[in-house]
Amino acid sequence: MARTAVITGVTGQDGSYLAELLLGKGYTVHGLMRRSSSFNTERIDHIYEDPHTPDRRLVLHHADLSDGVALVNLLRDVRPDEVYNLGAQSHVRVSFDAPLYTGDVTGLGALRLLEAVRASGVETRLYQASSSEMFGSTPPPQNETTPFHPRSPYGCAKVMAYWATVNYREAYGMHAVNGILFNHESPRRGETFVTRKITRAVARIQAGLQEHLYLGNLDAVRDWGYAPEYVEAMWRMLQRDEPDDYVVATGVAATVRDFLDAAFGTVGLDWERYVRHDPKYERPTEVDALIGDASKAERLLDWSPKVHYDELARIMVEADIRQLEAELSGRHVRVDR
Ligand code: NAP
Ligand code: G4F
Repeated sequence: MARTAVITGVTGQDGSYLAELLLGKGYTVHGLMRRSSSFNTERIDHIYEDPHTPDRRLVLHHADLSDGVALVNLLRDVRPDEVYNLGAQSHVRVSFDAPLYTGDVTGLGALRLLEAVRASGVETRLYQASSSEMFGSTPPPQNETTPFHPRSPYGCAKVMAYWATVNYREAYGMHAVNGILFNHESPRRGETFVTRKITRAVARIQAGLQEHLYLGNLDAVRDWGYAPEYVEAMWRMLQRDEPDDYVVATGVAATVRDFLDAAFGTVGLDWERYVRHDPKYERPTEVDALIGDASKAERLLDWSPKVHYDELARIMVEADIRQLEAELSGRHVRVDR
């Protein structure tokens, strides 16, 4: 029997890769997108199907994680086998400027979705996009038993959503899992996250269109993986008979400086000539070091990462150069082609 999945945040980086993965596996995918006054579907335009296409397998719905009743109605109509909650205000720095909004969408939004599963009476499996940001100031390596100490409104909201997911599993026997994913990037990464900000700048500096790149803290350590590999881990979590929580990471540590080296090095430039400091990009409380131990996912999901930060930097720089060249020649190009 063909399976049906709901993805919140289908227009985001992970939502777009997950939709592709599930369509490739024969699923019908219902993607939830929020209403916007301008188009926000660039990452999924290549898999978009016209509503008049018979038997289409990608169906888009307007819905917002702040609207619990809409979530109930949607689940009742679609009756999915699997629900992936990827929707969030996902930017850590922005969460200091919009803490209540972040708490509402990223934290309470997950709870609304859990309640919507209960209220709709639908038997479904649910994936919650939890984050390594929950570990905050707890030193690495971090795994499923590491205590949380969040350092941002975003991290606090994700901790709330994490525990709500565990609670609904324990209280109602719901098949709900947390994927605790460390940073993962791609050519579809939002332009204001540090990796994409750097790789776009490399393309523009090399083309003579930008002189400087303004950044905040260059000493932060992150464990950067490749998003298409991480959505595969999400799917594998929901295929297990027993619901559980898993860390997904590469285990390889790199500083922002290391990523700068790799990205500028791809085109033979020295980043120190171009990068300038702007305290505006620092956070009131920083997460100094995130390095994951994904041995549980490797053992139980048979999942392991192949792309590490240096190859990731090269993939992203090359994609940004191609995209810039296409823009300059007046051609439209997909974000990752
Ligand atoms: P992303 O690119 O920022 O995508 C977030 C998605 O959520 C977008 O589709 C966005 O819609 C949607 N959204 C925002 N506010 C919403 C609302 N009020 N109602 C419904 N949808 C809303 O994030 P991502 O990198 O794909 O990450 C996916 C999920 O994993 C997020 O929950 C994130 O917090 C979590 N996570 C990410 C990472 C990472 O390194 N990427 C690591 C751990 C956890 P628009 O397109 O309209 O903005
Ligand atoms: O790319 P970032 O903004 O990602 P951050 O804060 O680690 O959060 C991302 O990963 C989390 C998983 O751990 C996700 F849950 C979350 O949704 C998001 O996807 O910043 C990475 C590091 C930080 O230490 C930041 O202080 O880069 C540092 N940084 C230095 N200059 C900068 C900049 N970050 C940004 N965004 N912009 C800068 O100019």
